[in-house]
Amino acid sequence: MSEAHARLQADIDAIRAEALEAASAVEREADLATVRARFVGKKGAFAPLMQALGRLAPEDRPSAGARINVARDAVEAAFESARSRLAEAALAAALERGRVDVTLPGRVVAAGATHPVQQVLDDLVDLLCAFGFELADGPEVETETFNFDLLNMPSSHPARDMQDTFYLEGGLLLRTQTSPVQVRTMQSRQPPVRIIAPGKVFRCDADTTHSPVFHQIEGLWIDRDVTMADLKGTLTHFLRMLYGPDRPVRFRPSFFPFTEPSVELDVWTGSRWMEVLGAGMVHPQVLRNVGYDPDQVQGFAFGLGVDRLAMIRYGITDIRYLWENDARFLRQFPTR
Ligand code: FA5
Repeated sequence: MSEAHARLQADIDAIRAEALEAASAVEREADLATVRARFVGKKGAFAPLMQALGRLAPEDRPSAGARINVARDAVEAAFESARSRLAEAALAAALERGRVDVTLPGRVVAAGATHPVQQVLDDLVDLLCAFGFELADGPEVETETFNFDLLNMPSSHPARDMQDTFYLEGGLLLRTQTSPVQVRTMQSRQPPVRIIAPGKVFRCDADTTHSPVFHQIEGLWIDRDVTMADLKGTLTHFLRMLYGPDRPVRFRPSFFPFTEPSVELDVWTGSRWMEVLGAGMVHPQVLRNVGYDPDQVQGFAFGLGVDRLAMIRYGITDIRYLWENDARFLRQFPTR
């Protein structure tokens, strides 16, 4: 064997050994292509071997060429097996990362609950519907006509100052009471009318018993011979149903421009009287304003403060707690 042939054989064996070791040492899939190119790439370690082959004596070339081919196949196979080794490892790592421990306790999803004022409102509506009242509603953004004028409070009327109003542009306002729904309902139907209208009302007002946004339920019952006795009987019965027969309740004479006579109703909280509603016999002028004849029909109306009734039910001393949205406070009133 010529010396050149022997040297080439030794080089082939050395490069083959080096490549096999490099293939088994690759640790990251991303490095695989670069390391492989160092041996079998265009400018890799096998390229000079091919040149050396060309310089061998013709009779030596077949055996040296075959040795190169065998070596290169072995190297390719080594890189192929490195590729599958790394792919398997990557899959195993991904599975490990994504492993779910089914024995861990689940996370509790916090469930919301109905707000205490809404709970009271729902109960009141249920109760009043059982009395035979139907539901009606009206807009929260109102006109002065419905909120005041047709309720017998013309613009010069001092009673407008009783309710501090949030005025909007264009003669609109946030309704200060649910009473405009009385007018809207009577305008759109003929007596007998027996409705309740729950909803939000707005006043520029804030202390322990006054909130700028609160809830009222308006009640209206118009028929041929509804009297003050019906008003007293209905509201007394209603409060007995709510608080039981022993809770002290009192009627006080009062004034509203849209009722005559007018009363207010207080409920004993255990430490003081709390005013919960205003009521009265619908003023003849209001009936005329909607096209009813006060000599033919009459009736009573009331407007009750839902937030106040919630305060009484739950013994809450400051109305502002209800609207601060403090979860620690609200959690005390789970939906029943
Ligand atoms: C009125 O709003 C009349 N519309 C009620 C009425 C209707 C009288 C029909 C006659 C006929 P008053 O302003 O008093 O009345 O409010 C009624 C109730 O709402 C009060 O008794 C009180 O319980 C509640 N209330 C009034 N202002 C507030 C406030 N700022 N925050 C919470 N509740 C309030």
